[in-house]
Amino acid sequence: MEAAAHDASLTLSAQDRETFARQGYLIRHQVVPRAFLAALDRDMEVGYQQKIRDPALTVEEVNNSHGLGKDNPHAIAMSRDPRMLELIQDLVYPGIELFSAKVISKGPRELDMICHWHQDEAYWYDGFPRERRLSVWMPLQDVDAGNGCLRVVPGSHRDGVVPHQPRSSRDHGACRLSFADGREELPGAIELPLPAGSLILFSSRLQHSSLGNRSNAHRRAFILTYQEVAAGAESFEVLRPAPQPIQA
Ligand SMILES: O=C(O)CCC(=O)C(=O)O
Repeated sequence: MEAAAHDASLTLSAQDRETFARQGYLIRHQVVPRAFLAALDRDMEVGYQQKIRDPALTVEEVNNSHGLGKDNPHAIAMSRDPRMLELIQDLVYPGIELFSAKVISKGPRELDMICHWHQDEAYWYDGFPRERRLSVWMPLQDVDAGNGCLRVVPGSHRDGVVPHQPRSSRDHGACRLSFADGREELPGAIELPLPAGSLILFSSRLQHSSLGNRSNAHRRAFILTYQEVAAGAESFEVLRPAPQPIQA
């Protein structure tokens, strides 16, 4: 990744780690290379143009792309980039596995592509238990309230995983699970507008959501999820082995 003058090292400082522990997320500005964002966006656009012609696909399937850590050369390179591992290594240990690499997308004027409030752990914890799982969220375009930036409840990662229920993507937007009580407004929620090239590191227990896209262009976000290596649990792509894996 190219270094920006004001944010050259991606290693977290003690203050960064304290901020992450308190808020459940952290923002790093201008650390993701423009060339990477443009290349991945081009690949996603090619895939979108093919998928949009298939009437069998849901809007979620047309927009979103999973498994990019195996399929897409740009995503593969970024998921293993030494600076990316430097960024997360003080939060994800012992060892580092790549759990998933995906793009979540909202097409032009797709006001219904809402990702309702949820915690990622609600999807994963039962099948794939981990304690130090987090995601790196990188918008491929500038994002704000108009095109579906991330919304978070700072500190909500400390409250445990609240009950969720499955939703149909045909009538419930971009994410398949959301809070069982259906709440749409959460006290303390804030929006995180972000320029392309910046990223948000967030705990998989952080309550988060995003609204639809009111702009005339795609809003795409590349999301890498990392976790520690745990003995006795299903293993994913090990990027850095653990000398002594913890028990899942
Ligand atoms: O990119 C987005 O709008 C939200 C993605 C998200 O919430 C998730 O992948 O868990």
